[in-house]
Parts: sequence; C-alpha cells; structure tokens
Amino acid sequence: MKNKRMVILGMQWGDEGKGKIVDLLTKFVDYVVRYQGGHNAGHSIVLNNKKTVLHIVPSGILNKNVICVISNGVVLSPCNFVKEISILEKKGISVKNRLFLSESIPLLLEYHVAMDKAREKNLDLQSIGTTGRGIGPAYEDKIARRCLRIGDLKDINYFQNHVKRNIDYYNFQLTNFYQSKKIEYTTVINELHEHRKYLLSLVIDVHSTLHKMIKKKKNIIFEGAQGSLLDIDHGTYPYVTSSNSTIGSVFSGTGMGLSAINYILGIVKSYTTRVGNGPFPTEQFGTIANSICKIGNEFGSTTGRKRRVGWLDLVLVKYAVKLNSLNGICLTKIDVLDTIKVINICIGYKHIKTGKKIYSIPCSINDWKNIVPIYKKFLGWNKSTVGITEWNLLPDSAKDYIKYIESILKVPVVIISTGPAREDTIFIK
Ligand code: 2SA
Ligand code: MG
Repeated sequence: MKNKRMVILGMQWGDEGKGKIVDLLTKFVDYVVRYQGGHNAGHSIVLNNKKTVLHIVPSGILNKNVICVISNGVVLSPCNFVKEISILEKKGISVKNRLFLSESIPLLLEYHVAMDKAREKNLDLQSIGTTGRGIGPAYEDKIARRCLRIGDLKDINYFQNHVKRNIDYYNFQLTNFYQSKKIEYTTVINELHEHRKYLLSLVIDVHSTLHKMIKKKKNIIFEGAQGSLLDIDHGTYPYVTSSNSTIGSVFSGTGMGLSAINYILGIVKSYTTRVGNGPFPTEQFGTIANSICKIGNEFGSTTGRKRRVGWLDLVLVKYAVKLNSLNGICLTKIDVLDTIKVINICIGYKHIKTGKKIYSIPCSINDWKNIVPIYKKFLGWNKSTVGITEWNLLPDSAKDYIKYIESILKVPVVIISTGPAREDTIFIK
C-alpha cells in the first residue's frame, strides 16, 4: 500500500466489524482519522486474545506507529474521551504524541445527555432507541450554531458565559417539556475546567496537517462510525443517528476535497444486525437468531444491548454500495454462519397488499410496514471456517454464498473476515 487514502465505512446498521479491519490495515498506514459520530460508536478489536473497545479514539491507536486524529465532524464528550484514554493507558497503550484533535470539534456535555434521555422517555411515537449518549442534541447544537467547541475553551470568560446561556436553554426545556431534572451549571463547568488544558494541548490544525500528509504521499485511513443505513439523510429516518455516516462526511468532517480519497472500502456483515428501533425486514426470532447472536457475540459494545439479528439484505446493501461509490468490499463474520443449515439472502421485497415486487428501499416509515422480503436460499456449509486465511480453503458452499453477493453488488470482495482476531482474515488478490 502506497499513497493510499482509504475510507472505511459500514454498509448496514453499524457493527459490521469496521474496528477490526481498521486495526488490521493500520500496519500499512501513517494516520487514522475519525471524522463523524461520537462515543456512541463501539469498535471492538481483539489483540493477543484481549478485547479492546474503542468509542471515540480512532482504532489506529493500537498500533504504536500510527498517529490518530479526531476531526471537526465528530462530537466529543470531554469526560468520556479522557476516561477512554485512561483505560488505554492502563492497558499499556500510550496516546502521548499520537492523538490529536481539531479545535472546531463541538463539545458534547451533560445537558445533551439529559436531553437525549428525556426525549427517549417522552416520545409519543416509538423511541429511536438511541445509545443515550447525547449525540442527537450535540449535533442539533452544532447546526443551531449554539455549541461550544474545543477552541472556545481558550477563553474562560467566553465559555463560562456560553455554557450559562446553554444551560438556561436546556433547563427550560427539560423542566417545562419533559418534567426532567435541571442540570447544574457547576457540574458542566467543573468538567470543562478539569479537562480544558488537556484538550487544548492536543489541538493541531487538522486540515492543514492532512493536506501536508497527502502531499507527502502518506497512507491515511478515514474511519467511519455507525453504518450507512443510520445516515441522517440516507438512512431509515427517523431511526438513524444524527450525523452523516455515508461518504460525504469524510469531506465536510475533515476539510478534505474529493481527490483526497482514492479508495473506499465498504464493510458488509454476512448477515444483518441492528441495535435500536426501526425497520428491519429480514429480522429473525427464535433459534436461528439466538444462535447467530450468541456465536457472533451480537451485543452493543457501548450499551451492552442485545442486537437484533436477521438475514443478509442485499437490497439494503446494494443501496449503501451506491450511496458510497465503493471500490471494494470486506465481508465479515462469515464464520458465524458455519452451523446454519439453510441460509437466506434477501434479494427484493414484496408489497403485502399489491403483491408488487420492489427492488429499492422504502422512504417513509409507513412504507416499510408494507413490505416483506423475497429470499434466495443457500445450503449451509456445515464446516468450520474459523481462522481460515486462504480463499481455496473455504468450503464450496461458502464460496458460492460470497460469489453470489459479489455478483449482485458488482463490487469486488477483497477481504473476508473469518474470526475476530487480526490473523483470521483472507485477502483476495
Ligand atoms: P444515537 O445514540 O443518537 O446515535 O442513536 C441513534 C441510532 O443509531 C444507532 N447507533 C448505533 N447502532 C449500532 N452500533 C452503534 N454503536 C454501539 C455498538 C451501540 C451500542 O457498536 O454496538 O452499544 O448500543 C451505534 N451507535 C448509534 C442507535 O442504536 C440508534 O438506532
Ligand atoms: Mg459497533
């Protein structure tokens, strides 16, 4: 790999295994950049049989030769950021001189968390099933031009007044609309005073640095969080996150232009999971779902919530592939399907009232309720694929399954993951 600036994005509802793939590819790169989302993300990486879960720190941190950058598109909670760093340091992973921040990053504070939780409790319709981390309100503040950014912490008077205004705004809503408790000014101010010097010490001019690195032909990974179907514009709205989790936010979230990127890798899980509420046409319940959940360890790495599980939905993935103009696909967790006798893939939907076949994704929430999946059946391989590192060693029916996916998506499968560890991987040349 030379002069590669690669974006790694999830093609479903998150948890496709991006963390492992970023970590795996870090040995070839100089920089890893997180550019959207916040500490709602949970990127699990298994190294020497030990699992590390990263929420806001880029997955490149586990490789000591890699510089990690968090850019303006992310929302950052000071206390959670510092907590994550101290867990890493306790594990012997030093972030010193390897982790940098943009000063334009909006801060996610206590009142965002309170608002997120209050809304979820009070929604007349079904709740979104957020991670309760305050992500939605933090992005709302950014768009409303009300947020406090890391650079604002340089001026104590300014940020103290700013927080006061925001607390008044939030407390009015929390108490009047949501019958929730007020947030104490001192709690928020103390958090900022405690961490401001440290945050400011990590600030660099992110977009100039990245532009320089591109000129020097350095290899960079832009690490996406969540998945394309959770995108605020293109996902299963309103059951989405509050950032763009598709390709566009690489540019707005860093200050790079189109030509800064020369490879887009989409991560596709061999089946589908979703954590949180919202449409999920291929969702399964009962024995198969439980078995996939258990073998695949499908529990939220941030909240511990049990993930919903279902068959691979190629209508959704094909849509995501187009949204992101992918160059290649990494197919993950193929080994989780090892014991399943008959595996289904959704290749279209049928309208339950008209019987009409549909090959695109519905837009409104009501339209989702009227469709059922059309499946293509595959015989399972009934053999362990765990840890396989060569295409030729895969059972024939696993190869058929993968080739079929590739033929529908019309993008080459370049990596196949056969287990959680770095070495459980097939690279296709
Ligand atoms: P939020 O908190 O406002 O972003 O929630 C809005 C929706 O986005 C979903 N979401 C996620 N889905 C999958 N994985 C995520 N990260 C964690 C993980 C989640 C966890 O890796 O497992 O631990 O529960 C993530 N973050 C946000 C969320 O479920 C809502 O549907
Ligand atoms: Mg995750």
